[in-house]
Amino acid sequence: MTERKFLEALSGQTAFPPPIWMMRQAGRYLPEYRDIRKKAGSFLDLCYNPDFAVEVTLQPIRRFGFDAAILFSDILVVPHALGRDLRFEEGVGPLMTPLGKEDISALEITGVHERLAPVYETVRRLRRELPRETALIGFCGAPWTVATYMIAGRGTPDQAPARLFGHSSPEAFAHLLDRLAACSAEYLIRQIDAGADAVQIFDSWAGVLDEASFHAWCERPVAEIVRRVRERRPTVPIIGFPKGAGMLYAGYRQTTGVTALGLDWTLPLAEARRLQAEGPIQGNLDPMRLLAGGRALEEGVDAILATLGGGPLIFNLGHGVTPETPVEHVEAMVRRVREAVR
Ligand code: 1CP
Repeated sequence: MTERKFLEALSGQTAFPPPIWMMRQAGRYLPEYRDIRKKAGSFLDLCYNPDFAVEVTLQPIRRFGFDAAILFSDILVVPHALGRDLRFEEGVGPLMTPLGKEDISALEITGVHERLAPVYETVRRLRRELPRETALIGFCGAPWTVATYMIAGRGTPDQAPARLFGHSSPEAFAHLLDRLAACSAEYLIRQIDAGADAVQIFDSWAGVLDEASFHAWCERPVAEIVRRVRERRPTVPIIGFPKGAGMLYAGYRQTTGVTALGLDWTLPLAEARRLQAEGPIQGNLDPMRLLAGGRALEEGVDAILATLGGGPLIFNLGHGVTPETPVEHVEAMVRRVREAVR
């Protein structure tokens, strides 16, 4: 393995086989994660306890030797640090008190980074403990995606409450996105200063918006985060993941300034190839192929490598690994990628 293969791909170099990591690689499909989760108590206790958070970040690295580790935390620690209540309920997911227009100016901007200090401590310890060749990824949620949970107070299938809020109260909504962008940029800068080698901005709900809203609510706030991070830490690569952006992926790299594009599995590989001509891409195996295993997995891996293996690529899933996924399927995927020949 070349040293720091993941960072080389982000700088535009082509390697074959490509570097590999997996979204949600620390999580419930791993028995050793479930053990720690029981010990930690609540999911938030796990995120804010550096001993536990470091351990679960390292678990998939020990098992599979991925080229990158991703900080174990959640995108919703940012609104939590801004004073919104948050809990995670087994089988339901995140629950918050729905945010109203009048709550936006009451968000507690001062003290945010003191409340997030355990996350920075986790990053510092991780960079010390990880092997040199394993890159460390920091992350945040994109303002749009974080806002969807703040407004609905929970996950919804189509983010109708946030879309309605944005269209009914455009000024208040723009103000919310601005606040989240400023806070998220500082959050990423502090992760970088603590030792993150690259950062990813997760916009998991980019795919539910019309074109004008995509520009205003996804691209514009992410561009603002990228501008603020670059101003202070100009060399650190930034991966943008506007999941489900479809045809709107085409303008995203240029509009936002991200270094690399994270692609979901619905994007045709020929289109992925065109995007790759402009810079590094990451993705995009359907997590259901990984869950199914066997031929579905092999054919999915092979198609990505055949179409995209000749350019700067970070092999990944098109979204997070699901809790039911057998560990042996992950092993088979890593082997298939690592043993591939061109
Ligand atoms: O019971 C448990 O153990 C909690 C499950 C879990 C885990 C493992 C949640 C709750 N979050 C996480 C960790 C997490 N979340 C990581 C860790 C690093 C890694 O990838 O290994 C990351 C990067 C996230 C980011 C995240 N949280 C996103 C963006 C990426 C994505 O998956 O779309 C989103 C949308 C969330 C919100 C969230 N947190 C947890 C759940 C179940 C959800 C989704 C809720 C929903 O919409 O239904």
